[in-house]
Amino acid sequence: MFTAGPRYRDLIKPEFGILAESRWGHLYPFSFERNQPISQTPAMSSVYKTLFHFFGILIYTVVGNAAEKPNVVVLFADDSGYADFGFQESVRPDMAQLTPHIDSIAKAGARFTQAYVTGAVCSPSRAGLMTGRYQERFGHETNLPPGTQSGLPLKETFGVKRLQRIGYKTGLIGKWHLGYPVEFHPNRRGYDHFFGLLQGSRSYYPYAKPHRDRVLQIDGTATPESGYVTDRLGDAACDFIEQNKQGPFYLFVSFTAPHGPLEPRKGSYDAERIKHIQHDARRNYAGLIVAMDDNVGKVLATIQNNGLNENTIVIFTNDNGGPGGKDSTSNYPLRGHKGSLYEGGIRVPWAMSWPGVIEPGSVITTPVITMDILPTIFEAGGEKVDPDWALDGISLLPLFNKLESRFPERTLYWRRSGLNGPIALQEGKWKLLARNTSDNTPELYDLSTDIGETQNLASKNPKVLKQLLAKMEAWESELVTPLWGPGSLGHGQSN
Ligand SMILES: [Ca+2]
Repeated sequence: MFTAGPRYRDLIKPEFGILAESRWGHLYPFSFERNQPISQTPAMSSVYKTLFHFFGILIYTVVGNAAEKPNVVVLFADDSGYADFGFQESVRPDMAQLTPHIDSIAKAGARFTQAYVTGAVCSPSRAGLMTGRYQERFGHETNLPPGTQSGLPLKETFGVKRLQRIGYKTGLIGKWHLGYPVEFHPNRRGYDHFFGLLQGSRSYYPYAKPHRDRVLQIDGTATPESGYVTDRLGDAACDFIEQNKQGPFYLFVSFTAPHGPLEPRKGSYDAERIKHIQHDARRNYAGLIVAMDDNVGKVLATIQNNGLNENTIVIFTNDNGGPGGKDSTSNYPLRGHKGSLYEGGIRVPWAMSWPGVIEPGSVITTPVITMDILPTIFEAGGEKVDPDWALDGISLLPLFNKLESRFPERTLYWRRSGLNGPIALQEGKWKLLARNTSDNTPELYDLSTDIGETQNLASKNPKVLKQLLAKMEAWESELVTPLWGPGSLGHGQSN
């Protein structure tokens, strides 16, 4: 009948007791010493009862609420192909058997058929996810060049800062790519723990003389070069879970895989699994994927072995579309690749499990975007998203509770490289792109029948085109000039 868990017990003296919660949600004073409800203990005076009740409520408020917040693990791949995971409907046959652990997340929960990132390349995509806001609002619109003496603007607040304030321990394992100078360091932006690299990529094997932005560091201190990077990141993620298992924790595992260089793990087990792939680049890329999947398996096992499965949300997704070409990723059946605002650049695989909330084997077709992750965590933990945060993402909770009709209709937007760069929106079945072709002809596609964006319907739907172009213009009027790269001042941008 009583469901007070070990976490509560660790935090109070056993003779004192706590308010336990019945399976129907009622609260009862409960004595751990006697292992029964306080109301049944014989020698308890009415004064003691009153005092207990007061302090019990206090403890429940301070500790109980924190203990009930779900842990969250976000597993973030880098430059994966859309069709390169077994759980994807469009998976390419050569990759179908290579990702059993990642696929298990979709089996235990849901796969999303229309999930997006906010940017078509690494750094902007992370900026949107981590702030819950369109990164074009604060000029973080193109990739941060190596060594740039800037980063995600300091006036912006990371979601993890807010999670810290409501009791979460926050960890970032892996790639950062959101600023090199010390004031932009992950530990300054809301991560209690950082094990990873500041740069956007590195070799998977030890460097003789690692650059300070590429070395794996722990909270600012370089670690010795050793081992295979994806394995080191997986181990560090497991350590973080072990060390913070009292919860709640938020862990962002930012793999560098399968971003180049295409350096698969050496060893006969990996070689055996990918030997059916003829093309060298695709086979080596598949080697990066299997190493990542093994490490996702380690993380999932650590969650399970620590008894955290029931109270942990796990999300697997990817930062931008596969680059294609020499890297041989497949975004089938999407058009375009990394860097493009066609679906191939911004639509990503997304699996999410949350036992007891998301029904196993669910398929969610409502469009979602990575900015939604942080508001979802807040609401999952019983917290309110403050309107002053001006988030663009929204909570996904209605999608898991058969309340899909309450999920608002919305328009999603993308831009790259400022006022002269391509811009796109998605609303309902429509996808609109502008400034995307050499002659600046707007492109309008019906994604419900043409996911591959092959038939430009702009001239056949002038009314829709006009309405959506007006929305696009209104959104763009809220944006600022990119802070660096194409479209920024000094790169041909005049304002
Ligand atoms: Ca990337």
